[in-house]
Amino acid sequence: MTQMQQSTADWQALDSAHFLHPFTDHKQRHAKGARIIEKADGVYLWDSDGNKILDAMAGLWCVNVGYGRQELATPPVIELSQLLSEVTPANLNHAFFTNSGSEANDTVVRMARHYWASLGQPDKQVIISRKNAYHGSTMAGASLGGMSTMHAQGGLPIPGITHIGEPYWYQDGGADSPEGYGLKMAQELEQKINELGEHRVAAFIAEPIQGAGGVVIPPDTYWPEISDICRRYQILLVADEVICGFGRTGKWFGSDYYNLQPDLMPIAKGLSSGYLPIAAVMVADHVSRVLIEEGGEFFHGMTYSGHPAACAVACANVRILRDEKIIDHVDTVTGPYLQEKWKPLADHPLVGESRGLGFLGALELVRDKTTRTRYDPVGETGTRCRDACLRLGLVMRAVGDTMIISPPLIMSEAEIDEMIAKVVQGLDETYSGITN
Ligand code: PXG
Repeated sequence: MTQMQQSTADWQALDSAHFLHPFTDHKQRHAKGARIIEKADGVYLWDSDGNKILDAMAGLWCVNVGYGRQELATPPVIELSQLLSEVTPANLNHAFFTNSGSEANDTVVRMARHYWASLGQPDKQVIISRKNAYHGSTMAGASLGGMSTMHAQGGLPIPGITHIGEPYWYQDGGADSPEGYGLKMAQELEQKINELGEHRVAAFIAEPIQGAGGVVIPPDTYWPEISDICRRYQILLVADEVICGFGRTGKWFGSDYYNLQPDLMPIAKGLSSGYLPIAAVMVADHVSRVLIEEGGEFFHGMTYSGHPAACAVACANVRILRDEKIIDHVDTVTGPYLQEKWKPLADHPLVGESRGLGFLGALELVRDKTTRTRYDPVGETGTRCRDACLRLGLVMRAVGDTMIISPPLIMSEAEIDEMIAKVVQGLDETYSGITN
């Protein structure tokens, strides 16, 4: 689809169908149709109906050198909104753009609360999140996150955000089976809702797989139970796909992998493969309907929401993922290959558990495999392993004593072999450093 083939009415229809503008009363906007700016030069704008407009606002107070210093003639934000509605789960068809995952999660907090208020339930304010979650570094993002070190700086969490346990079976599951522990952790959500009162709870937010927390893959029983609880208690399910999105699990989204139907879905990172900063909140139809029909103006937005250059890069990136079938290849060929090579790392004397999924992996470094006891002080062995790997020419992260990987999705089988060989060498070096 190129811009030239689209009429103003076509663009306006796509715009209404997929793009949630900042600071906008959507109902009003849909009735009038968005103004499509086609080109700009100096102090003038031209819309797609050929009107020449003098811009006495410099965009949103920002185009200080005037227009025409670079190509601004495409409206990629609408194209990207439409593309995202195609690749994300079926009922997510509107996008609200931000510049970072943190801002996307700040948007989630305001949007979820605004949604319930628009439905006449202003007391539904509380967002339930999880310990050890990572949702960003802004005030709301870090509050949603469950990192106590982050909460300790800056007076967090902000009011109306609370945390339940995480489904980290290896670390916390003790004698429970993974299945039993997964259920138990999911049921903490139900307990928390009952404790607070359903009428006060707006949403539950979670990463399908916790990334920064140490690639915490929930037991299979966890997500079905969580989904069921969210539905039964009428609270919004927010799947933070900032890490899991765009192929990390071998499916387009972690929500596809776990068969979730999120109501809100923050995305970032893999949306542009990091080439330019861009993020978004994908919004489910029943939520966007309320925002559009009943919400009035949503007083929320950033100067660079849907920035054309970032949107153009994101469009190109999503098309690369789709057209080169990169995610399918991870799903059917390289993901299974990586996991086949990754799982046996559990046989290494230093490794208590090796877990992984798609192009994600984690190794738990322990002193005693049967009791899952870590070396003292916790974190030192992980750091040593990370440093050893870097000396060998391999970037592998340490989260405490958990080693994690999340390679580019284009990694070949030969490159996976190279990576695994280096991981083994790194583990060997770390282990001999300890025992000597
Ligand atoms: N949600 C998730 C799940 C993330 O992983 C964010 C939101 C925030 O996105 P921005 O674009 O604001 O960074 C993230 C970001 C780490 C680390 O040490 C991880 C992130 C950011 C910084 C450090 O693993 N993830």
